Amino acid sequence: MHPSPITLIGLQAATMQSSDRSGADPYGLIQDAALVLAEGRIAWVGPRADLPAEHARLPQHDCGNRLITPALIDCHTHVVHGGNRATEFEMRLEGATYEEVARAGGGIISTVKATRTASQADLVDQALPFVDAMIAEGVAVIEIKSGYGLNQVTELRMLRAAREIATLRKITVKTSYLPAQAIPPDYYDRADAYIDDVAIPALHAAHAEGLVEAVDGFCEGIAFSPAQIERLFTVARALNLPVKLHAEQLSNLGGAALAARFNAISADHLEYLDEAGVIAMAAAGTVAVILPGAFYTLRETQAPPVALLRKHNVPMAVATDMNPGSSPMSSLLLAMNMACTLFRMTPAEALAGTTINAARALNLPSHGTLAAGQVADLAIWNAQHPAELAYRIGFNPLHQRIIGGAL
Ligand code: DI6
Ligand code: FE
Repeated sequence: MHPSPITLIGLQAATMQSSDRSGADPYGLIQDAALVLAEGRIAWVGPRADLPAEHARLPQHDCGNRLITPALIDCHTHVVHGGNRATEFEMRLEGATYEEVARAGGGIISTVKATRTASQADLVDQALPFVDAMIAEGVAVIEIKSGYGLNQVTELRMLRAAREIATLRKITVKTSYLPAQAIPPDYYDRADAYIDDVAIPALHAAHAEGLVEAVDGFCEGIAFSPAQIERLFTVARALNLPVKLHAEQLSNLGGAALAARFNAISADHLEYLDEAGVIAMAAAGTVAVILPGAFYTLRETQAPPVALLRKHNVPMAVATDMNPGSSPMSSLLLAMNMACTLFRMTPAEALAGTTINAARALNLPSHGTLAAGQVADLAIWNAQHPAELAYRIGFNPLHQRIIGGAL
């Protein structure tokens, strides 16, 4: 059942349709806009003065001279997990590095322990307050990864929890299976055996259950080598599943180029990415997902090569990376602000990064822009100019979220 058709007026629209983020109007702005919503989609968008006669008789809703954008999309989260790592935060403040904590059996592995003992209901209950915080900021789509199970039963439980969240809230959830996030203690020094015994068999099981929309990995010295990731990606390709990769976060192992060879929909983090990796991503159409929350939390000093990504026209997305260790941050608006302040992205790039380019990173072309035919997932803001969204710190300007055309 779709809501009845309606025309929204009293709006300035940031359509995010402009392909030139450095041009005069990187937001694709329409002053005094009208949007016709019908059957869950945008039926028409343009200047109100041009509203076609066929739509003029619909009921109108005056939005009070506000800004409308596509609803936001958080394209990289680990919001489903057990426990938290506040004590690790304390350890790091006393001088331990993220890698030292990980090598001492803390870090991701401590979340694995807490996740393995959690039921599906526990995982959902723990995730919902964070999901609600995202919704309150105008988010309509989130990606949720597995990766804290590292055994078949828990990886699948995490993905089922992600699916359940989509039934409990008005939010679209895209699932990514991330078996190769860390080497579990029982496979210490046997990462290849872990890929064969757990990661690949669980991929087949999760895929058979319809739980996987993309396959992800962590290519890093403290995680998996390019050769190990390649074996996982080869199976993903055989199953026709898109891949994405945590690449070049703490060092450069050529992960982004590997991902590009598999036509990855995204490569994420990328602080240590070099120009050859950027060129490979550009050729493959791989989106660069910029994650300032992890950079900030780990007090990294090398920023991702935003200027090179721009130079080679690699689309940039921005996400929270919400997770209990390296990015305990659920605010996508704050991620946008950090992308600008820490990485010198423009507010227009930050908004494209949470709309059109985040949609690309999730293979969701029906979302992330205001155009006829797009899903009517929209955000109305107490703002006049779209740069205000990335500009404020710790203030939520959301007026209203519209999901599937329903006010
Ligand atoms: N990189 C990250 O930023 C997260 N996973 C990954 O591979 C961190 C996850 C964690 O620290 O729990
Ligand atoms: Fe991550």
